[in-house]
Amino acid sequence: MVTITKNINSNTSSNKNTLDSAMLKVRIEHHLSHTLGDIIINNVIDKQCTETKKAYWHATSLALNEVITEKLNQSQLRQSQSACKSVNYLSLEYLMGRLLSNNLHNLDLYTITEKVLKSLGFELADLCEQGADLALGNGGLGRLAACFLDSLATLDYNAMGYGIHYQHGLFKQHFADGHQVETPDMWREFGSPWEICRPESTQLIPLYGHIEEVPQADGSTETKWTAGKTLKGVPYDIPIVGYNSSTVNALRLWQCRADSAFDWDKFNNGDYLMALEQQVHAEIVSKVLYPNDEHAAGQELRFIQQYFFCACSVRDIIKRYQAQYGALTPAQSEHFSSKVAIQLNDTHPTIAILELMRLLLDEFQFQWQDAWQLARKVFAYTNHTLLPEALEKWPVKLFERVLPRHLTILYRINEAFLNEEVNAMWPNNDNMRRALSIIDEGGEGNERKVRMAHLCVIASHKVNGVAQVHSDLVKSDLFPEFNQLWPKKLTNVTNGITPRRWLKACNPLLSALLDSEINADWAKELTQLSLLSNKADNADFQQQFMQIKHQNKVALTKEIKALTGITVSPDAIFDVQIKRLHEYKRQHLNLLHIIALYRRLLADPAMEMYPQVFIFGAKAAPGYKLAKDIIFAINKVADKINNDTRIHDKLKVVFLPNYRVSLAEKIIPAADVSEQISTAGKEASGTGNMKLALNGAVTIGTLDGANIEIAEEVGNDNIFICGLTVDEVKALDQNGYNPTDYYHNNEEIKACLDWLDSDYFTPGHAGALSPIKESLLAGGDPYKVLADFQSYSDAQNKLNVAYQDKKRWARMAILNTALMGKFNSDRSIEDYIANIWQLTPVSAN
Ligand code: GFP
Repeated sequence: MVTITKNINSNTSSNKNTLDSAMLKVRIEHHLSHTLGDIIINNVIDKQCTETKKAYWHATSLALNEVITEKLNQSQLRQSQSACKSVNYLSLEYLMGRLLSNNLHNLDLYTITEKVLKSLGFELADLCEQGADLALGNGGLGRLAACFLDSLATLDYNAMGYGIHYQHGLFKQHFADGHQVETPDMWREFGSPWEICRPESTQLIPLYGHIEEVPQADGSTETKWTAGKTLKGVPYDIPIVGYNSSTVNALRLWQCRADSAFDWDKFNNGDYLMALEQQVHAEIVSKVLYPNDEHAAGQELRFIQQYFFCACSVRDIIKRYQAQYGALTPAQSEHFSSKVAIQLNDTHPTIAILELMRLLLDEFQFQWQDAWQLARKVFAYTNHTLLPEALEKWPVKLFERVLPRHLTILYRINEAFLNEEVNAMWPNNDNMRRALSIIDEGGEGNERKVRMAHLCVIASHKVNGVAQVHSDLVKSDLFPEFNQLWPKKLTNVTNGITPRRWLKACNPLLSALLDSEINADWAKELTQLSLLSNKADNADFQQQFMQIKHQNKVALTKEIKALTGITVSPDAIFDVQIKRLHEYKRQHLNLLHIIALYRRLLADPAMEMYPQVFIFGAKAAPGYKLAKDIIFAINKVADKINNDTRIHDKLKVVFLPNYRVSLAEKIIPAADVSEQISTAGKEASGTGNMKLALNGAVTIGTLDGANIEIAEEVGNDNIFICGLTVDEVKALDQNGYNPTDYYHNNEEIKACLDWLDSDYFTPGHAGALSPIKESLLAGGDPYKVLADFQSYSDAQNKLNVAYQDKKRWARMAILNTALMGKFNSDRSIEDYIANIWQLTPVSAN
């Protein structure tokens, strides 16, 4: 580890904070009056009113920021002085959640701040609720990026996250008569205390226009691009605070503006709207996350978003390199790649490859080979999905219009790859050329498209999947030829989660118990939790552990009541499925089983069953109709079941609206059961499975993604495995899967699906839930819901019986917490460092 002390005041750069309570109180009050301009006359304020709480939340965040910014500056200085290599993480998504509580925990200032605020008449936990979630992401991929940034800072690595400063994050969700309704998320309507605008790092980004071949003196030609438009990228840095470390890194988010604020002449002539036209067009680029790309305009917007953030980021990376090491020349190639790693989080940032090539060729006068070699050393790519529809392809025509110069570079990369590397391995093999080409030639009414994943694999020195089974499938099924070509390129890094947010901060009761039991900083050394295994059968410990679970369930019960009006008992089993709504994740398998349980209870009200509450949280992509139909169906079935007195509250169903990081933080500590029931081979890894198990929930799941590795860690006695394996799913597909066989052969499946056709759950609207049945029968049930139903239902029965044996369940829950050490995102990061990035940590200590 490199230790730098020169020029740095060691008091402020270490991981020990010098802030005491008196100083903190002064700073909070100072920000309240001087930054926010609040006048508190004779201490007469209503401390219960939301505006007051918001003001104190804001002032506390600003006070904390003074410590954070100082650490950020010290970290950057240290990193620069040590000349260490940095990783630049490019991601279109970051699901950061709220920052106050997490930052306080990471700085070890939570307890002090809690005391100070108490003396001012506030509960810190209550104030933390005032912050908006930074929901700049959609699902697992974005949350993974956030966990990775936390770990990189915790482990003292030099890292910069790059993304888009969306004006509106992922939509807010509420339900109207059971239907999902989306509204804009205004996370920074009145600004955010966490961001620092960096005007000095603004970038100008060209796009559109035309290219021409310009003859050179030596007889050759050079491609010249004259852009038709310029966008301005203004960066906002969000500090990323390491846990118990000396490092604060930054997440740099680009906001898009027009090159000039407005057209002065048009404005003067009274043409006000037209005067602002350019600005409006530019602002649209960073307006929302995931514009609906079902129409051409939305598709172009998303493409430009990708290019915009890649272009800003690559230019910034070069600028930072030059500021530290001087000019970037071909002679510096080796040096550059020894100082800079760029990780592509999925294919969304693929254009960064082309932009780096373009800059090196057109602006830094690199020869092709030098530029290409440099790019191949710098880039690495993480694949998060095998689903063909999620592997991005952009129309060649769109490329040609928006980025004509980049397309010529792409063609040259492809040509060299096919003629040299593919041809060397498979001489004159047109089939192989077609299969591996970056261009999908289309044909029969299909347009030509650019396969972004192929470009990523060709240009990267490493490509990783995110759990062992997924990485194996990437090699065997997704990119088998690439794997043949470069056997060492494809690798695995199993995902992880930060135990700071997902246990220490979100589950204070369990954290306190762990603190008293484990004589180590378990939030850093998560494998130390395995020491709890010895206590898994200890009656006192079981009692304490389950008492905490119960208290967390009581808290969630209140939240459920407040959000939905539904009363649930904390004594029931809390069975949780929280994740993006997608057919492959199979929320509808869960629903089908709930309907079956309901039916069994109606047929036999005395049926032996421990009360169970099924809790859902999920957003459906606005354009994904079946996902929305599934939400509607769950809500309608819930209405019926929750109000049916015949079943004596043995079964309840709750769909919590507006699922997001801060809501997950409340649900996860209270979960008894974690639903991880994706079709085997479809969920790349999953990370909710890790968070829930870490908090003592027992998994019911398929042998898919990281579930397999969780089962390996906790042992088969402490997990409920069900459903087809990857190979069985493949065999079923090969032999011809026919869901109607299951419908006709399983009386319960038939009855439940037919029930959906009636108006039982939607009085007066027969058929309102039929789309679910249709997707499972006429639609061919692509995700094998019916094939897995019986196995899942049997596992649920076993689980229900197991829960009634309190000792057995407590043991299982404890062992799940104890054996999650592997899934610390710090371990994932160390794997990336060792296999892909090769960084050295730099700390003040
Ligand atoms: C994707 C995959 C998950 C995986 C995450 C992070 O999540 O299996 O755990 O990426 O690697 F599907 P989504 O963004 O699709 O939710």
